[in-house]
Amino acid sequence: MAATRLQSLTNLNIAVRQPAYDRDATKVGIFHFGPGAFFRAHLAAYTEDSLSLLGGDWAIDAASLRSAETAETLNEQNGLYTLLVRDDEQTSAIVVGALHHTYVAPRDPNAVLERLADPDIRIVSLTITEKAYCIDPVSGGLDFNHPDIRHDLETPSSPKTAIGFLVEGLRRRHIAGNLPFTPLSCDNLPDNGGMLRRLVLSFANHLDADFANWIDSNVPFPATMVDRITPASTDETYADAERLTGQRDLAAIETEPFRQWIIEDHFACGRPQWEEVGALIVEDVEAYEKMKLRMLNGAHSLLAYLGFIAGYEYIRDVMGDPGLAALARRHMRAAASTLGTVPGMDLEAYADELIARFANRAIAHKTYQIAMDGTQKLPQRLLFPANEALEGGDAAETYAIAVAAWMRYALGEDRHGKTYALRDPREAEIAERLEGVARNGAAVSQALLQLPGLFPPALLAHPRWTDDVANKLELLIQDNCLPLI
Ligand code: CS2
Repeated sequence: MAATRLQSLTNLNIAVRQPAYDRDATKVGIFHFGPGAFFRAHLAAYTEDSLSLLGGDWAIDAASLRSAETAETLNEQNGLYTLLVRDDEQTSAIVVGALHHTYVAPRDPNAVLERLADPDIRIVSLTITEKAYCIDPVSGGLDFNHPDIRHDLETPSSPKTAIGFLVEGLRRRHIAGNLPFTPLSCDNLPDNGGMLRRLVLSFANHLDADFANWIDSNVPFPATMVDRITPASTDETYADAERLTGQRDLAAIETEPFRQWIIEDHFACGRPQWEEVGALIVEDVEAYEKMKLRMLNGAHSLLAYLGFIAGYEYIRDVMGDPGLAALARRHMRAAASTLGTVPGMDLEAYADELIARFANRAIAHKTYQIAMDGTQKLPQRLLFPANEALEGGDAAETYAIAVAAWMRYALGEDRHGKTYALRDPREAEIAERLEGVARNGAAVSQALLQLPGLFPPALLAHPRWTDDVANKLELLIQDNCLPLI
């Protein structure tokens, strides 16, 4: 007999952990943009633990800014979903109850704005990915030419972008004389809180300078460092969730045991005591965030591009190649040397732990998933630290390998001549730049190094390094990886 759909907490297999609080009596205090797998494995999981341990009105409503599919699936299950935690030995399941309703923002922007205006909502968190911040790569500020930003500035009461929603939500609270909510960015951007603040302020300034001043003086934008490796769900995820819970769950996700969350303690009207369930609350997140972006995400991108072009589907398979695993470790050491001291962290031990996490055989994390959106990820993960390394007298060789691998990937054709989509918001621009360009390291690197706003000018002023990139790319184009490792 087919299992019934996960819709309530009855009839769950007895061994499965489930909410240890009264779900129906818990009010919503957080509104979240981007109900994807990462949010469900991270912010929602921490919040679930804090609700179970301490209670409080901190349940979550969410909104998808684009597709309806995830929202519909979650709503059909009353917000319930299974979180599988996998390591080499075992998979365990938790049924999470923290999420209540999920909106589809493009269908009903006003319903989302009404939630944002509700004083019960005290935090508005985001996991929307780098590109959804609509940052102009050249100025580093808000992209006023972005069609959705233009739309939102013309019709602020029916926004499309997260920035548009935040500003209109804050405006409604301001007019009603209510306290603001705290916007909480949980994306892998450098100084994500400060960045969000600058974007929100420049959007608000275009509408009304007095209101922008009110935001400036009253709305905190804490920065965060977030970490949990969370691959896209597969049929195996759904099958394992059903086996462990006894219920069919189309919103199940899987993740690793490790999780880390470091948060600056600036909130306008309270927050859950996430520190009681493992988060670290600090005054300044910058050192941690750089460590994670450079050592974890930088090495991830290096492995994803090299691995993808070498034909490896998953990061764990790339890690099974001793040469590539050693290269990742070498890159982590190079990245660590661009960091000062990170309070409470031993960077060698951190790197060893990253290597073990990447190698987790139970996590099927696609190289193609990490390769996505390279133009949005390269600067903070690889290019800023490469420049700092060069300024410090280092040759930044592993960075040159990573950048050459991204350029090889950007050709959009694998070593067997099979084409693939880059899945990058600047994909069309990249294709245009590469049109008619000879397929050799010098010509291709020359074309891509000139993409506006991508490579910092200070980095381009190191000709030995850019030549190194061209030489390495030439080897990759000739399908000759070995000398790189
Ligand atoms: C990855 C990250 O997809 C990517 O680009 O590098 O999503 C990574 O898995 C997370 O940041 C881990 O916390």
